[in-house]
Amino acid sequence: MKRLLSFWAILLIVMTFCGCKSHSKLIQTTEVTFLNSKFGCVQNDWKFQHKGEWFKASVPGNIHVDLLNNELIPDPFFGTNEDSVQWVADSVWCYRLQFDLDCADGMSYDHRQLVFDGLDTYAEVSLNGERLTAVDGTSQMDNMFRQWVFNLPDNVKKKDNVLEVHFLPSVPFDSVAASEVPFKMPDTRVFTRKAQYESGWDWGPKLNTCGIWKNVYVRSWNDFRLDDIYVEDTKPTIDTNGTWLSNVNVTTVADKKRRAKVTVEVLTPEGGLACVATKKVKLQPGENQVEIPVKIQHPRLWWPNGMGEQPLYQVNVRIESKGQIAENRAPVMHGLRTVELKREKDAIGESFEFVVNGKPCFMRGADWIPASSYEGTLNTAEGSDVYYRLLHDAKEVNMNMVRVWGGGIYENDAFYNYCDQFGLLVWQDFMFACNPYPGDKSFMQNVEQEAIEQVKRLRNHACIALWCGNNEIHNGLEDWGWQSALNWSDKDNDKLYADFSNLFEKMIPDVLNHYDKNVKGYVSSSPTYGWGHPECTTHGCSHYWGVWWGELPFEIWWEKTGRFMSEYGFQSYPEMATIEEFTIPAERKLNSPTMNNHQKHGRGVLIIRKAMEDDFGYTATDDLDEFSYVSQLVQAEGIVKAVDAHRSQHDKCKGTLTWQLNDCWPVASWSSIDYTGRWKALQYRFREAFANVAIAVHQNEDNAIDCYLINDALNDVKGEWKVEVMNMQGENRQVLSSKTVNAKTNHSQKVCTVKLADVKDVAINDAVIRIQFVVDGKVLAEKVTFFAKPKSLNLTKSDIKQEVRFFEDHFELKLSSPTFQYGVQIQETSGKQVKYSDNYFNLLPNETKTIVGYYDVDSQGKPVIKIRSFHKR
Ligand code: BMA
Repeated sequence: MKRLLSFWAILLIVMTFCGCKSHSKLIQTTEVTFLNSKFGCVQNDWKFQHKGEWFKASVPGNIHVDLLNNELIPDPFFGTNEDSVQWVADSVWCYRLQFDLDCADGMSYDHRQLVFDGLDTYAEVSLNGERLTAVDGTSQMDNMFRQWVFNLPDNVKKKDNVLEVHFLPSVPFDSVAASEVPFKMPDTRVFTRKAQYESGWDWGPKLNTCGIWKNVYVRSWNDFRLDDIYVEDTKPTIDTNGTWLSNVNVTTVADKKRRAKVTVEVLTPEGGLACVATKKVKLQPGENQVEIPVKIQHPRLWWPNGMGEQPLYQVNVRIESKGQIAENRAPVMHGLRTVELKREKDAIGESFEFVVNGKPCFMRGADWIPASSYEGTLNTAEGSDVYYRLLHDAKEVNMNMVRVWGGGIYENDAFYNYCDQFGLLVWQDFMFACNPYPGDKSFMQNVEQEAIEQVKRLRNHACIALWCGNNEIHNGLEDWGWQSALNWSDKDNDKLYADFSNLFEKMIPDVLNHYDKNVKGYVSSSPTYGWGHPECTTHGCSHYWGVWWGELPFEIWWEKTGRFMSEYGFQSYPEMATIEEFTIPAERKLNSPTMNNHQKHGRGVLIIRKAMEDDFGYTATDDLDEFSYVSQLVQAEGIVKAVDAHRSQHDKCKGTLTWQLNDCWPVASWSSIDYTGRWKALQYRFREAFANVAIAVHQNEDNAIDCYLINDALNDVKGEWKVEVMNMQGENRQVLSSKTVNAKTNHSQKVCTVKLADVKDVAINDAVIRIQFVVDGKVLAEKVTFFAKPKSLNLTKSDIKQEVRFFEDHFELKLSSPTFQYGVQIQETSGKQVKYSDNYFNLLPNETKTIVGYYDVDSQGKPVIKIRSFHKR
């Protein structure tokens, strides 16, 4: 016996020090056989049925992608095809897979479960002709955001099992449910738990789809299995010489009583051993919770982007019993940080401020919508690349927060993994948006299960900073006039408010209190007050839509700055290269049927045209290329003005999230990155506007320019401040301010005010103001600004000198001009994707700017480059 014990001890030591997970003498109790492609499984021959014939299907995926891949529908993103594919949503769709059970697990397991990580949405599952009922008793699946688990029946065969999933259209379910409530709901989509934007949005197509949109697998096990790991930080410390305490809560399922040993191993971010802890337990039949305390000495803290590193500890769990073992397949990566949301009554109203590791943290970022209307395709390796690209783009321009908006999906694991790695905090909405939701028992039960599953899935991620009940539902109930438009009685109204309260003020917070102890922040709805209320600038989080929806000028941002801006935005058109991908040449006109179809906001064109005229003196012509270019300049100018207003008023405002980072298809929208991945002008300009140390300007009531220096970094930064004015030809240069300034941490200061009266021999429309903050001889922050709007500036046409050198995968472009050039755009016109070091920038007179452009070497030929800048016609 003694000898046996020492064998196990040595084995454990070897395993621990190797950090390795091979346990040759121990038999794994669990096997997972994927029935889809993500993990290169042998079993991936899904088919779907159309008009009696079977066609190849992709899983994960959806019906629109499958029809498209089989050339059974035209590309819904092209032209006006969206209209012609609406019939897809009205049909019943059947998916089928023939699979062998012995491909991976043999036939030697006592327990086998079929697991769908996601079915969109009303679905019936059958195996070998027999309808299956999920383990919770559901026979018709009805929630896209839940996992569905089925015990495999005894008749499961070694070979040639036939698995079928029938998807039923959602609209008839919505209609029946709507007829059962005693009042009219603004929209019936709310009755189905599926991504709400699938029913069409003001930036998204109506593609009400269906399909197996996540992994599907057979989970086989004997005796016991590991079900869940939750790292609960019980006594976090921000003292890096201290000890961080967590409980690793392990959920395990056993089929009978047995003794077991549970081992938790925590690896440091470098892969060394941080700690090992074990516990002997007696497992009972069914679900068991085992709590194992772990101690991490000298914790390395996880910080948001710009404040420090993002070290991630790896947590592994092993359950052993009688020579058998169950362990986690994917490691749990856990960052050590504390995060809280401070909401305190103060002299202004009520604050809204994130504090990370005890340090106040100003949030800079954007709202996130699904990265494709075909959500299922994001669950593949290519999907993961899309997440990487977009989130890396966010990090690259100095964002530190993204808000997962409530009309889309709870994002896929890859999304949160990248946010952990890139230091992007996540404001996570629950998936409810812009309409009241039902409050009946079965809806509530369904949603409660959804909330539990999603909270459990996401709670180990360091990036999760805030949970939010929904998008704009309270705002809607208060302000959008449903009561009179839909003839609600007082009783109806009270019921809808009560339903709101039960769901968002009781049920969801209860789930969070129970399942996520690491994140303490919760708000029931964003915004706290709608933009028509005075409190939107004094209390909580704010969606300020007076600009755009209210058609107010950009100058209003300053006075409408709230305590935390969780939404505000302005639309632009994607670059012509993107437009060309979804149009035929004849349709490349602003109001062509295709372009109208790809502009989902009723007044979109009018609002953009108005701002173009008011700020840029530009009247749109038939030239769509030019329209798209100017629309991007207008968007960048307007949104940077908002960021400047929010960051300058740092004492009052603690965050700025712009609507919206990305697109789900190629469209005119508020995004800063278009669907194909091309950066709009705004995305380039975010880099300076969101920098840790940034310069912001505000033109005050006297038309003088207040210049602010902002520092969000953890330390003070001392440097040389200089404000210089020149004319458009670079003449009559004069320094208006020059001094040493200490940019205090977490602070914004007004360093100087620039008045036209102080400027000699440069006319108002000719003045270019350059502000710089130089540290150790390096320009840390720079801003170019004007006394006048672009429409009044003397921006005359003159040539830009270009020198270009091509290398294997990039080119270097040197640009210079004898006169000032506004909004210089480098355009690639042969359809290549180019990643530029900068674009849509201002070029100062007689200064050379070097741009590097990286492109895909696989694409044919060298890039074809076109350069232009904005000037008067
Ligand atoms: C916000 C969002 C979306 C909408 C956007 C632009 O309020 O919550 O519902 O797409 O405005 O209108």
